[in-house]
Amino acid sequence: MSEEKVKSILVFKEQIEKSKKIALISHKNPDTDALSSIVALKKIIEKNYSDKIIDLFSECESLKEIYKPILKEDNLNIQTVNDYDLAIGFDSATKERFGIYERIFDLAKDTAQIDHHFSNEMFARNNIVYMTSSTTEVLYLVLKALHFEIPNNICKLIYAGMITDTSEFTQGIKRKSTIKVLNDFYIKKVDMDCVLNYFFKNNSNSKNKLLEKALHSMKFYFNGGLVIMTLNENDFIDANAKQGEEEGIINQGINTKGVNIACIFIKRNEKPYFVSMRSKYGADVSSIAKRFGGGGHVNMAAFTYNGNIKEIAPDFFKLCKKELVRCREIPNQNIFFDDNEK
Ligand SMILES: [Mn+2]
Repeated sequence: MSEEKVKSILVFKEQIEKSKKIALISHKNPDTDALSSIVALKKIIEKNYSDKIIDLFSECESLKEIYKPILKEDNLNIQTVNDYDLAIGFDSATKERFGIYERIFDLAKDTAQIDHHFSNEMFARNNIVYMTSSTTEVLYLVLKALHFEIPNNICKLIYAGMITDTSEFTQGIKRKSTIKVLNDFYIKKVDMDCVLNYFFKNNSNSKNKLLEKALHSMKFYFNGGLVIMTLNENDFIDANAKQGEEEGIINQGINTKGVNIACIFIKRNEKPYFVSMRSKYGADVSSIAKRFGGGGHVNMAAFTYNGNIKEIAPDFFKLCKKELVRCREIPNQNIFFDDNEK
């Protein structure tokens, strides 16, 4: 670990120790990584310090069903004090991602953040940003370096962020540290399978119906290199699908042979379009998402668009085409016995 990294971790501990009132804020419309990281840190602080007031924030209309086990013991978005000594941001490349809770971050006497996005704007006083699988992994590395005892139930939260942000390590970012954390969990006998089964082998029939609709909507462009799926309000009604059940459906697009960029356009009632993107073989979908006000990682990104989608179509297709041209050649028959690798 570099000297700079060690210093920021020590400063992080100091920040926590000298603060009584702490706000842990993750991005709006939270995902598993965002929620698991705020809950995990809250539990660790509570276990090690008795005098802290810790509030959790993440702007959302209502908590999706799938996230309820994460927040089983904690409240979300209840401000119990007027001001905070310390605000810590999670899983957010910019502080605008905090939505209405950006104000709490701005008003706090001191700030820190933990994140894993390449495009992070380093907006806090203390920025702990590593390019790795998930924010929960960064948090684990920080807690471990500080010699906090991390119980197995907290390891399960860490693992939940890691597997969901990488779709079971098939996309997103993997690092040497990712494998080391998994090794720790293996040695500690963390029940990883129960977390994996909950997030990935737990689809309801309504989700299957929604998936059917998405598969039916597939349209291919650029010789099959780009696939676009769409879901609208009627699809959700027909499938009797709950909010959040669209998650993961995008992977069916990128899992398709020959597809190097997959997109899903989701339009629900008067809400803006939600566009989720995946790529493989080096196509950079984060650059495309960024062009439309979103962001993410090279092979997984998203943006929202408020308006007529036809307006952005020419630009969107142009950018996709550009990234498809940049893709590495697909090895196909040479994946195991490639002359260049001998
Ligand atoms: Mn994340």
